[in-house]
Amino acid sequence: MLSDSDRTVRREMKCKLAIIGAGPSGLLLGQLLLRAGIDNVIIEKKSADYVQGRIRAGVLEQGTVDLLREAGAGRRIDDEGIVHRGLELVFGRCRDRIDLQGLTGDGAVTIYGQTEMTRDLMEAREASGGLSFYEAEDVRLHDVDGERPYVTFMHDSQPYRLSCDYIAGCDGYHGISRHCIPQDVLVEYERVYPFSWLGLLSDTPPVHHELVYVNHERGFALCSQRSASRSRYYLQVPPTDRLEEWPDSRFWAELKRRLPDKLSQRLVTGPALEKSITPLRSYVAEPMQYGKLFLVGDAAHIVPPTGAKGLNLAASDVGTLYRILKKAYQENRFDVVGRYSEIALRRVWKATRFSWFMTSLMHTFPSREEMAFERRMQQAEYDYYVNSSAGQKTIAENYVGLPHDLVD
Ligand code: RFL
Ligand code: PHB
Repeated sequence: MLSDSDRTVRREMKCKLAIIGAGPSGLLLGQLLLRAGIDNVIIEKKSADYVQGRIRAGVLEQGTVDLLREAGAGRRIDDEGIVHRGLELVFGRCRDRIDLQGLTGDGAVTIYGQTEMTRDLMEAREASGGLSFYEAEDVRLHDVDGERPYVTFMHDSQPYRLSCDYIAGCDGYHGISRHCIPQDVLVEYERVYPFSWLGLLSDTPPVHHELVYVNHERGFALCSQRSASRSRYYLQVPPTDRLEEWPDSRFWAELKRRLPDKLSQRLVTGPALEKSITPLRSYVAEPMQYGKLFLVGDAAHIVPPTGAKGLNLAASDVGTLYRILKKAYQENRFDVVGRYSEIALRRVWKATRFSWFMTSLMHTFPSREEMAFERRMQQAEYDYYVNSSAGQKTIAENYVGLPHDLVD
Protein backbone atom coordinates (compact mmCIF):
# COMPACT_ATOMS: atom_id res chain seq x y z
CA MET A 1 0.00 0.00 0.00
CA LEU A 2 1.31 3.47 -0.86
CA SER A 3 1.15 6.08 1.87
CA ASP A 4 -0.22 9.54 1.03
CA SER A 5 3.28 11.03 0.95
CA ASP A 6 4.44 8.33 -1.55
CA ARG A 7 1.59 9.30 -3.84
CA THR A 8 2.69 12.93 -4.14
CA VAL A 9 6.33 12.07 -4.98
CA ARG A 10 6.90 11.87 -8.72
CA ARG A 11 8.01 8.38 -9.71
CA GLU A 12 11.15 8.56 -11.88
CA MET A 13 11.77 5.98 -14.62
CA LYS A 14 14.18 5.60 -17.54
CA CYS A 15 14.08 3.74 -20.85
CA LYS A 16 15.47 3.99 -24.36
CA LEU A 17 12.12 4.62 -26.06
CA ALA A 18 8.89 6.05 -24.65
CA ILE A 19 5.92 4.92 -26.74
CA ILE A 20 2.76 7.05 -26.62
CA GLY A 21 -0.32 4.95 -27.51
CA ALA A 22 -1.05 1.21 -27.38
CA GLY A 23 -2.80 0.87 -30.74
CA PRO A 24 -1.32 -1.55 -33.28
CA SER A 25 1.60 0.85 -34.00
CA GLY A 26 2.69 1.23 -30.39
CA LEU A 27 2.23 -2.43 -29.48
CA LEU A 28 4.02 -3.77 -32.56
CA LEU A 29 6.94 -1.35 -32.22
CA GLY A 30 7.27 -2.07 -28.51
CA GLN A 31 7.29 -5.81 -29.03
CA LEU A 32 9.81 -5.81 -31.91
CA LEU A 33 12.18 -3.60 -29.90
CA LEU A 34 11.85 -5.64 -26.70
CA ARG A 35 12.90 -8.70 -28.65
CA ALA A 36 15.90 -6.76 -29.98
CA GLY A 37 16.90 -5.85 -26.41
CA ILE A 38 15.81 -2.19 -26.72
CA ASP A 39 13.74 -1.40 -23.64
CA ASN A 40 10.61 0.70 -23.93
CA VAL A 41 7.58 1.81 -21.94
CA ILE A 42 4.08 2.22 -23.41
CA ILE A 43 1.76 4.96 -22.13
CA GLU A 44 -1.88 4.69 -23.24
CA LYS A 45 -4.77 6.90 -22.20
CA LYS A 46 -7.58 4.34 -22.61
CA SER A 47 -8.10 1.00 -20.87
CA ALA A 48 -6.69 -2.20 -22.41
CA ASP A 49 -10.25 -3.53 -22.93
CA TYR A 50 -11.29 -0.41 -24.80
CA VAL A 51 -8.23 -0.54 -27.09
CA GLN A 52 -8.75 -4.23 -27.76
CA GLY A 53 -12.44 -3.86 -28.58
CA ARG A 54 -12.16 -1.27 -31.37
CA ILE A 55 -13.51 -2.85 -34.56
CA ARG A 56 -11.45 -1.56 -37.46
CA ALA A 57 -9.18 -3.10 -40.04
CA GLY A 58 -9.37 -6.62 -41.41
CA VAL A 59 -6.93 -6.94 -44.31
CA LEU A 60 -3.22 -7.45 -43.60
CA GLU A 61 -0.43 -7.28 -46.15
CA GLN A 62 2.26 -9.96 -46.10
CA GLY A 63 4.78 -7.41 -44.79
CA THR A 64 2.52 -6.77 -41.80
CA VAL A 65 2.12 -10.49 -41.10
CA ASP A 66 5.92 -10.94 -41.33
CA LEU A 67 6.46 -8.19 -38.73
CA LEU A 68 3.92 -9.81 -36.40
CA ARG A 69 5.87 -13.06 -36.67
CA GLU A 70 9.15 -11.25 -36.03
CA ALA A 71 7.53 -9.73 -32.93
CA GLY A 72 6.75 -13.26 -31.70
CA ALA A 73 3.01 -12.65 -32.09
CA GLY A 74 2.34 -14.62 -35.27
CA ARG A 75 1.19 -17.99 -34.00
CA ARG A 76 -2.55 -17.35 -34.04
CA ILE A 77 -2.57 -15.48 -37.36
CA ASP A 78 -0.73 -18.42 -38.91
CA ASP A 79 -3.47 -20.76 -37.61
CA GLU A 80 -6.57 -18.61 -38.01
CA GLY A 81 -5.80 -15.92 -40.62
CA ILE A 82 -7.57 -16.50 -43.94
CA VAL A 83 -5.33 -16.04 -46.98
CA HIS A 84 -7.03 -14.29 -49.92
CA ARG A 85 -5.43 -14.59 -53.34
CA GLY A 86 -7.93 -12.42 -55.18
CA LEU A 87 -10.66 -9.80 -54.80
CA GLU A 88 -13.65 -8.67 -56.84
CA LEU A 89 -14.57 -5.29 -58.23
CA VAL A 90 -18.10 -4.48 -59.42
CA PHE A 91 -19.00 -1.43 -61.49
CA GLY A 92 -22.50 -1.19 -62.93
CA ARG A 93 -23.07 -4.51 -64.69
CA CYS A 94 -19.38 -5.46 -64.77
CA ARG A 95 -17.96 -7.89 -62.21
CA ASP A 96 -14.21 -8.45 -62.41
CA ARG A 97 -11.83 -10.56 -60.38
CA ILE A 98 -8.35 -9.21 -59.64
CA ASP A 99 -6.07 -12.23 -59.37
CA LEU A 100 -3.68 -10.99 -56.68
CA GLN A 101 -1.61 -14.15 -56.76
CA GLY A 102 -1.23 -14.46 -60.53
CA LEU A 103 -0.61 -10.77 -61.11
CA THR A 104 2.02 -10.30 -58.40
CA GLY A 105 3.92 -13.60 -58.53
CA ASP A 106 2.35 -15.24 -55.49
CA GLY A 107 1.15 -12.16 -53.57
CA ALA A 108 -1.83 -12.39 -51.21
CA VAL A 109 -3.41 -10.66 -48.22
CA THR A 110 -4.52 -12.18 -44.91
CA ILE A 111 -7.95 -11.59 -43.38
CA TYR A 112 -7.45 -11.12 -39.65
CA GLY A 113 -9.22 -8.55 -37.47
CA GLN A 114 -7.34 -5.65 -35.91
CA THR A 115 -8.97 -6.71 -32.61
CA GLU A 116 -7.21 -10.09 -32.86
CA MET A 117 -3.87 -8.58 -33.83
CA THR A 118 -4.12 -6.18 -30.87
CA ARG A 119 -4.92 -9.06 -28.53
CA ASP A 120 -1.96 -11.12 -29.79
CA LEU A 121 0.43 -8.19 -29.31
CA MET A 122 -0.90 -7.40 -25.84
CA GLU A 123 -0.42 -11.04 -24.80
CA ALA A 124 3.10 -11.13 -26.27
CA ARG A 125 4.01 -7.95 -24.39
CA GLU A 126 2.64 -9.33 -21.17
CA ALA A 127 4.68 -12.52 -21.65
CA SER A 128 7.89 -10.52 -22.29
CA GLY A 129 7.36 -8.43 -19.16
CA GLY A 130 7.23 -5.12 -21.09
CA LEU A 131 5.99 -2.21 -18.97
CA SER A 132 2.73 -0.53 -20.06
CA PHE A 133 0.56 2.09 -18.36
CA TYR A 134 -3.10 2.01 -19.45
CA GLU A 135 -5.58 4.72 -18.44
CA ALA A 136 -2.74 7.24 -18.12
CA GLU A 137 -3.89 10.84 -17.71
CA ASP A 138 -2.42 14.21 -18.55
CA VAL A 139 0.28 12.70 -20.80
CA ARG A 140 2.80 15.38 -21.81
CA LEU A 141 5.98 15.28 -23.90
CA HIS A 142 8.91 17.52 -22.92
CA ASP A 143 12.14 18.68 -24.61
CA VAL A 144 11.51 16.61 -27.74
CA ASP A 145 14.10 18.71 -29.56
CA GLY A 146 16.59 18.61 -26.68
CA GLU A 147 19.22 16.07 -25.63
CA ARG A 148 17.15 14.43 -22.86
CA PRO A 149 13.47 14.25 -23.74
CA TYR A 150 11.00 13.01 -21.12
CA VAL A 151 7.31 12.25 -20.68
CA THR A 152 5.17 13.09 -17.66
CA PHE A 153 1.78 11.56 -16.87
CA MET A 154 -0.55 10.59 -14.07
CA HIS A 155 -1.41 6.97 -13.38
CA ASP A 156 -3.61 5.80 -10.55
CA SER A 157 -3.41 9.33 -9.07
CA GLN A 158 0.39 9.03 -8.98
CA PRO A 159 2.63 11.44 -11.00
CA TYR A 160 5.34 9.85 -13.19
CA ARG A 161 8.38 11.15 -15.07
CA LEU A 162 9.82 8.91 -17.77
CA SER A 163 13.25 9.94 -19.15
CA CYS A 164 14.20 8.44 -22.51
CA ASP A 165 16.49 8.69 -25.52
CA TYR A 166 13.61 8.91 -28.00
CA ILE A 167 9.80 9.18 -28.09
CA ALA A 168 7.56 7.35 -30.59
CA GLY A 169 4.23 9.16 -31.08
CA CYS A 170 1.93 6.20 -31.84
CA ASP A 171 -1.15 8.00 -30.51
CA GLY A 172 -3.31 8.09 -33.61
CA TYR A 173 -4.90 11.01 -35.44
CA HIS A 174 -6.37 12.61 -32.29
CA GLY A 175 -3.20 12.21 -30.22
CA ILE A 176 -0.91 14.86 -28.75
CA SER A 177 2.48 13.95 -30.24
CA ARG A 178 2.02 15.59 -33.61
CA HIS A 179 1.21 18.88 -31.89
CA CYS A 180 4.72 18.94 -30.38
CA ILE A 181 6.11 19.74 -33.84
CA PRO A 182 6.18 23.55 -34.18
CA GLN A 183 3.66 25.01 -36.59
CA ASP A 184 6.34 26.58 -38.76
CA VAL A 185 7.94 23.14 -39.25
CA LEU A 186 4.86 20.94 -39.73
CA VAL A 187 3.21 20.88 -43.15
CA GLU A 188 -0.21 19.21 -43.37
CA TYR A 189 -1.88 17.89 -46.52
CA GLU A 190 -5.56 17.00 -46.39
CA ARG A 191 -8.53 15.92 -48.47
CA VAL A 192 -11.92 15.37 -46.87
CA TYR A 193 -14.27 13.22 -48.98
CA PRO A 194 -17.97 14.11 -49.23
CA PHE A 195 -19.16 10.80 -47.72
CA SER A 196 -18.74 8.38 -44.78
CA TRP A 197 -18.71 4.60 -44.38
CA LEU A 198 -21.34 2.87 -42.32
CA GLY A 199 -19.92 -0.49 -41.13
CA LEU A 200 -21.85 -3.49 -39.79
CA LEU A 201 -20.43 -6.65 -38.20
CA SER A 202 -22.65 -9.74 -37.98
CA ASP A 203 -22.46 -13.43 -37.21
CA THR A 204 -23.57 -14.47 -40.69
CA PRO A 205 -21.59 -16.35 -43.36
CA PRO A 206 -19.85 -14.01 -45.85
CA VAL A 207 -21.79 -13.48 -49.07
CA HIS A 208 -18.68 -14.37 -51.13
CA HIS A 209 -15.41 -16.15 -50.41
CA GLU A 210 -13.37 -13.10 -51.48
CA LEU A 211 -13.81 -9.36 -50.76
CA VAL A 212 -16.18 -7.53 -53.11
CA TYR A 213 -15.85 -3.75 -53.73
CA VAL A 214 -18.94 -2.31 -55.46
CA ASN A 215 -19.44 0.99 -57.28
CA HIS A 216 -23.25 1.29 -57.54
CA GLU A 217 -25.08 4.44 -58.61
CA ARG A 218 -26.68 4.53 -55.12
CA GLY A 219 -23.18 4.50 -53.61
CA PHE A 220 -20.22 2.27 -52.73
CA ALA A 221 -20.61 -1.05 -50.89
CA LEU A 222 -17.99 -3.48 -49.55
CA CYS A 223 -18.45 -7.11 -48.55
CA SER A 224 -15.68 -8.18 -46.21
CA GLN A 225 -15.36 -10.86 -43.55
CA ARG A 226 -13.59 -11.97 -40.40
CA SER A 227 -14.20 -15.75 -40.57
CA ALA A 228 -16.42 -18.36 -42.25
CA SER A 229 -19.24 -17.33 -39.95
CA ARG A 230 -18.61 -13.61 -39.40
CA SER A 231 -19.14 -10.87 -41.99
CA ARG A 232 -18.19 -7.20 -42.15
CA TYR A 233 -20.10 -4.99 -44.59
CA TYR A 234 -19.80 -1.30 -45.40
CA LEU A 235 -22.05 1.20 -47.20
CA GLN A 236 -21.22 4.68 -48.47
CA VAL A 237 -23.57 7.12 -46.69
CA PRO A 238 -23.86 10.93 -46.65
CA PRO A 239 -21.44 12.50 -44.12
CA THR A 240 -24.37 13.94 -42.17
CA ASP A 241 -26.07 10.55 -41.52
CA ARG A 242 -26.31 9.32 -37.92
CA LEU A 243 -26.42 5.72 -36.65
CA GLU A 244 -30.01 6.12 -35.38
CA GLU A 245 -31.10 6.60 -39.00
CA TRP A 246 -29.77 3.15 -39.90
CA PRO A 247 -31.61 0.34 -38.14
CA ASP A 248 -30.33 -3.11 -39.23
CA SER A 249 -33.30 -3.65 -41.57
CA ARG A 250 -32.48 -0.48 -43.54
CA PHE A 251 -28.80 -1.43 -43.75
CA TRP A 252 -29.53 -4.89 -45.18
CA ALA A 253 -32.14 -3.59 -47.64
CA GLU A 254 -29.73 -0.96 -48.94
CA LEU A 255 -26.85 -3.45 -49.22
CA LYS A 256 -29.07 -5.82 -51.22
CA ARG A 257 -29.92 -3.05 -53.67
CA ARG A 258 -26.27 -2.24 -54.27
CA LEU A 259 -25.05 -5.83 -54.83
CA PRO A 260 -25.22 -7.68 -58.16
CA ASP A 261 -28.30 -9.99 -58.29
CA LYS A 262 -26.35 -13.20 -57.76
CA LEU A 263 -24.78 -11.92 -54.55
CA SER A 264 -27.88 -10.15 -53.32
CA GLN A 265 -29.87 -13.42 -53.56
CA ARG A 266 -27.21 -15.19 -51.51
CA LEU A 267 -26.88 -12.53 -48.79
CA VAL A 268 -27.62 -13.87 -45.31
CA THR A 269 -28.73 -11.14 -42.90
CA GLY A 270 -28.72 -11.10 -39.10
CA PRO A 271 -28.54 -8.78 -36.11
CA ALA A 272 -25.62 -6.33 -36.01
CA LEU A 273 -22.94 -7.06 -33.40
CA GLU A 274 -21.52 -3.60 -34.03
CA LYS A 275 -22.30 -0.64 -36.26
CA SER A 276 -20.26 2.53 -36.74
CA ILE A 277 -19.90 5.51 -39.05
CA THR A 278 -16.47 6.68 -40.22
CA PRO A 279 -15.84 9.87 -42.19
CA LEU A 280 -13.33 9.44 -45.02
CA ARG A 281 -10.22 11.58 -45.31
CA SER A 282 -6.67 11.59 -46.63
CA TYR A 283 -4.15 13.35 -44.39
CA VAL A 284 -0.35 13.45 -44.30
CA ALA A 285 1.87 15.38 -41.87
CA GLU A 286 5.44 16.21 -42.89
CA PRO A 287 8.04 15.71 -41.49
CA MET A 288 7.34 12.54 -39.47
CA GLN A 289 10.26 13.33 -37.17
CA TYR A 290 11.26 16.31 -35.06
CA GLY A 291 14.28 16.19 -32.78
CA LYS A 292 13.93 13.00 -30.71
CA LEU A 293 10.26 12.50 -31.61
CA PHE A 294 9.04 10.11 -34.33
CA LEU A 295 5.44 10.04 -35.56
CA VAL A 296 4.20 6.55 -36.39
CA GLY A 297 0.96 5.31 -38.01
CA ASP A 298 -2.27 7.31 -37.79
CA ALA A 299 -0.49 10.01 -35.74
CA ALA A 300 1.19 11.04 -39.01
CA HIS A 301 -1.28 10.00 -41.71
CA ILE A 302 -4.85 8.90 -42.38
CA VAL A 303 -6.03 7.17 -45.54
CA PRO A 304 -9.62 6.41 -46.56
CA PRO A 305 -10.17 2.66 -45.89
CA THR A 306 -10.98 1.77 -49.53
CA GLY A 307 -7.46 0.47 -50.18
CA ALA A 308 -7.22 -1.35 -46.80
CA LYS A 309 -3.97 0.50 -46.15
CA GLY A 310 -4.24 2.32 -42.76
CA LEU A 311 -3.06 -0.44 -40.47
CA ASN A 312 -0.58 -1.73 -43.02
CA LEU A 313 0.97 1.70 -43.39
CA ALA A 314 1.21 1.94 -39.60
CA ALA A 315 3.03 -1.41 -39.67
CA SER A 316 5.46 -0.30 -42.39
CA ASP A 317 6.32 2.88 -40.40
CA VAL A 318 6.95 0.59 -37.42
CA GLY A 319 9.16 -1.66 -39.57
CA THR A 320 11.23 1.33 -40.71
CA LEU A 321 11.67 2.77 -37.20
CA TYR A 322 12.44 -0.67 -35.77
CA ARG A 323 15.20 -1.29 -38.32
CA ILE A 324 16.64 2.19 -37.75
CA LEU A 325 16.71 1.88 -33.94
CA LYS A 326 18.12 -1.62 -34.16
CA LYS A 327 20.96 -0.35 -36.37
CA ALA A 328 21.55 2.57 -34.03
CA TYR A 329 21.70 0.59 -30.78
CA GLN A 330 23.14 -2.71 -32.02
CA GLU A 331 25.67 -1.39 -34.55
CA ASN A 332 26.21 2.06 -33.05
CA ARG A 333 24.91 3.58 -36.31
CA PHE A 334 23.12 6.61 -34.85
CA ASP A 335 23.70 8.39 -38.19
CA VAL A 336 20.66 6.57 -39.65
CA VAL A 337 18.24 7.93 -37.04
CA GLY A 338 17.75 11.19 -38.96
CA ARG A 339 16.51 9.29 -42.03
CA TYR A 340 13.24 7.96 -40.57
CA SER A 341 10.94 10.64 -41.99
CA GLU A 342 12.40 10.56 -45.48
CA ILE A 343 12.27 6.74 -45.73
CA ALA A 344 8.78 6.38 -44.21
CA LEU A 345 7.22 9.18 -46.27
CA ARG A 346 8.14 7.58 -49.60
CA ARG A 347 5.86 4.63 -48.85
CA VAL A 348 3.25 6.79 -47.10
CA TRP A 349 2.68 8.90 -50.21
CA LYS A 350 2.37 5.83 -52.45
CA ALA A 351 -0.24 4.27 -50.15
CA THR A 352 -2.01 7.64 -49.92
CA ARG A 353 -2.14 7.74 -53.70
CA PHE A 354 -3.54 4.21 -54.00
CA SER A 355 -6.17 4.81 -51.30
CA TRP A 356 -7.25 8.05 -53.01
CA PHE A 357 -7.37 6.26 -56.38
CA MET A 358 -9.52 3.38 -55.06
CA THR A 359 -11.80 5.85 -53.26
CA SER A 360 -12.20 8.02 -56.36
CA LEU A 361 -12.81 5.00 -58.60
CA MET A 362 -15.34 3.15 -56.45
CA HIS A 363 -17.56 5.84 -54.83
CA THR A 364 -20.43 7.91 -56.11
CA PHE A 365 -19.51 11.56 -55.71
CA PRO A 366 -22.59 13.61 -54.78
CA SER A 367 -21.55 16.53 -56.97
CA ARG A 368 -20.90 14.15 -59.84
CA GLU A 369 -24.56 13.12 -60.04
CA GLU A 370 -25.27 16.07 -62.27
CA MET A 371 -21.84 15.92 -63.79
CA ALA A 372 -22.32 13.31 -66.48
CA PHE A 373 -18.81 13.90 -67.77
CA GLU A 374 -17.18 13.00 -64.44
CA ARG A 375 -19.19 9.79 -64.17
CA ARG A 376 -18.16 8.82 -67.70
CA MET A 377 -14.51 9.45 -66.80
CA GLN A 378 -14.90 7.13 -63.81
CA GLN A 379 -16.46 4.44 -66.01
CA ALA A 380 -13.68 4.79 -68.59
CA GLU A 381 -11.04 4.59 -65.88
CA TYR A 382 -12.62 1.42 -64.47
CA ASP A 383 -12.92 -0.10 -67.95
CA TYR A 384 -9.28 0.70 -68.66
CA TYR A 385 -7.89 -0.68 -65.41
CA VAL A 386 -9.76 -3.98 -65.36
CA ASN A 387 -9.32 -4.70 -69.05
CA SER A 388 -5.61 -3.96 -69.25
CA SER A 389 -3.07 -6.36 -67.79
CA ALA A 390 -0.94 -3.35 -66.77
CA GLY A 391 -3.98 -1.79 -65.04
CA GLN A 392 -4.87 -4.98 -63.20
CA LYS A 393 -1.27 -5.46 -62.15
CA THR A 394 -1.11 -1.91 -60.78
CA ILE A 395 -4.15 -2.56 -58.59
CA ALA A 396 -2.87 -5.97 -57.48
CA GLU A 397 0.65 -4.91 -56.53
CA ASN A 398 -0.59 -1.94 -54.54
CA TYR A 399 -3.33 -3.96 -52.82
CA VAL A 400 -0.97 -6.71 -51.64
CA GLY A 401 1.44 -3.97 -50.52
CA LEU A 402 4.51 -2.32 -52.02
CA PRO A 403 7.87 -3.54 -50.66
CA HIS A 404 9.03 -2.18 -47.30
CA ASP A 405 12.09 0.05 -47.75
CA LEU A 406 15.36 -1.23 -46.37
CA VAL A 407 17.65 0.87 -44.19
CA ASP A 408 21.31 0.70 -45.17
P1 RFL B 1 -4.71 3.94 -33.30
O1 RFL B 1 -5.25 2.58 -33.57
O2 RFL B 1 -5.63 5.10 -33.44
O3 RFL B 1 -4.06 3.93 -31.85
C1 RFL B 1 -3.64 5.11 -31.20
C2 RFL B 1 -3.67 4.87 -29.70
O4 RFL B 1 -3.16 6.04 -29.03
C3 RFL B 1 -4.00 6.30 -27.90
N1 RFL B 1 -3.87 7.73 -27.55
C4 RFL B 1 -3.13 8.18 -26.50
N2 RFL B 1 -2.37 7.53 -25.61
C5 RFL B 1 -1.74 8.29 -24.64
N3 RFL B 1 -1.86 9.64 -24.58
C6 RFL B 1 -2.61 10.32 -25.47
N4 RFL B 1 -2.71 11.64 -25.38
C7 RFL B 1 -3.28 9.58 -26.49
N5 RFL B 1 -4.10 9.93 -27.52
C8 RFL B 1 -4.45 8.80 -28.14
C9 RFL B 1 -5.38 5.91 -28.38
O5 RFL B 1 -6.26 5.66 -27.28
C10 RFL B 1 -5.07 4.65 -29.18
O6 RFL B 1 -5.12 3.48 -28.41
O7 RFL B 1 -3.45 4.26 -34.24
P2 RFL B 1 -2.31 3.24 -34.84
O8 RFL B 1 -1.75 2.39 -33.76
O9 RFL B 1 -1.40 4.09 -35.64
O10 RFL B 1 -3.11 2.24 -35.79
C11 RFL B 1 -3.74 2.69 -36.96
C12 RFL B 1 -4.90 1.78 -37.33
O11 RFL B 1 -5.73 1.62 -36.19
C13 RFL B 1 -5.71 2.33 -38.51
O12 RFL B 1 -4.83 2.85 -39.50
C14 RFL B 1 -6.62 1.27 -39.17
O13 RFL B 1 -7.61 0.84 -38.31
C15 RFL B 1 -7.23 1.81 -40.46
N6 RFL B 1 -8.18 0.87 -41.10
C16 RFL B 1 -7.73 -0.15 -41.92
N7 RFL B 1 -6.43 -0.35 -42.11
C17 RFL B 1 -5.98 -1.40 -42.87
O14 RFL B 1 -4.77 -1.53 -43.05
N8 RFL B 1 -6.83 -2.33 -43.43
C18 RFL B 1 -8.17 -2.20 -43.30
O15 RFL B 1 -8.89 -3.09 -43.76
C19 RFL B 1 -8.68 -1.08 -42.54
N9 RFL B 1 -9.99 -0.91 -42.36
C20 RFL B 1 -9.55 1.03 -40.93
C21 RFL B 1 -10.44 0.12 -41.59
C22 RFL B 1 -10.07 2.05 -40.14
C23 RFL B 1 -11.43 2.19 -40.01
N10 RFL B 1 -11.87 3.23 -39.16
C24 RFL B 1 -12.79 3.07 -38.13
C25 RFL B 1 -11.11 4.48 -39.14
C26 RFL B 1 -11.81 0.25 -41.46
C27 RFL B 1 -12.31 1.30 -40.70
C28 RFL B 1 -13.80 1.43 -40.64
C1 PHB C 1 -12.62 -4.69 -43.25
O1 PHB C 1 -12.76 -5.92 -43.32
O2 PHB C 1 -12.89 -4.05 -42.22
C2 PHB C 1 -12.12 -3.94 -44.43
C3 PHB C 1 -11.72 -4.65 -45.55
C4 PHB C 1 -11.26 -3.98 -46.67
C5 PHB C 1 -11.20 -2.60 -46.66
C6 PHB C 1 -11.58 -1.88 -45.54
C7 PHB C 1 -12.05 -2.56 -44.41
O3 PHB C 1 -10.76 -1.95 -47.77
